[in-house]
Amino acid sequence: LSANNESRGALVVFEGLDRSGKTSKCGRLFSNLEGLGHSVELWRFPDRTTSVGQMISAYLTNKSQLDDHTIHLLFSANRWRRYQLFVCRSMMETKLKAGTTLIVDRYSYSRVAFSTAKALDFEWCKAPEIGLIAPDLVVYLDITPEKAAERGGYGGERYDQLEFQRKVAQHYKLLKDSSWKIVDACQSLDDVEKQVKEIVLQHIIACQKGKILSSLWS
Ligand code: NYM
Repeated sequence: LSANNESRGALVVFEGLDRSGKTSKCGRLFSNLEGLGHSVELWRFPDRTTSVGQMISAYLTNKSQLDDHTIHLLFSANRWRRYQLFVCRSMMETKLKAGTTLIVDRYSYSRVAFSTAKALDFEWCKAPEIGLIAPDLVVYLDITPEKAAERGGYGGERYDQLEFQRKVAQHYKLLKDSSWKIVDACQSLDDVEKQVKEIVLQHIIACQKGKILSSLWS
């Protein structure tokens, strides 16, 4: 994707089960980085503001029924829409190259983990995501499905069920590689925040030094 090694922002992705605390940790990290003077944006998938996002939201809240393949492709389209936003120009790439670090709450891994948990084919699930930018860092907030369920407040959405989350956890295990940073989500909030901040800052520095951008699953 990037031929030269110019300074740029980092693409930092957070993954984990529902109720693993991703959204609050992303928010804290965003404030921390902004406080340190970094150019940073917080993105979240699914992006429920677009028309495709609204179809996803209706599905997740059981207001519509879609077959597993269709919803898989809608989640992927939702990422491509945000990635591309300006015709022929990658919004994500433009931001990163302008030096902005993107903190992304869920990315392609969520979709593959959730769809393969429904027994869809692994390679088929990965295919629509090919060509999106590969993250510089994936932070996995690690919590057992049982502990996550104890946190309460499952949002009442389609996937908020212990049995299904157990399957998702198994499928995340198959997706993880050695580059993922696994953070124990059951530590105190302050400890999680501190650990995440340290890991992310290391990656921001590497990207400022000109780490090359690559494509997902290339
Ligand atoms: N989800 C999220 C997927 O199944 N595939 C995806 O690609 C993404 C981004 O949406 N249960 C699922 C995981 C969640 C649900 O996400 C809503 P959140 O982070 O709770 O808004």
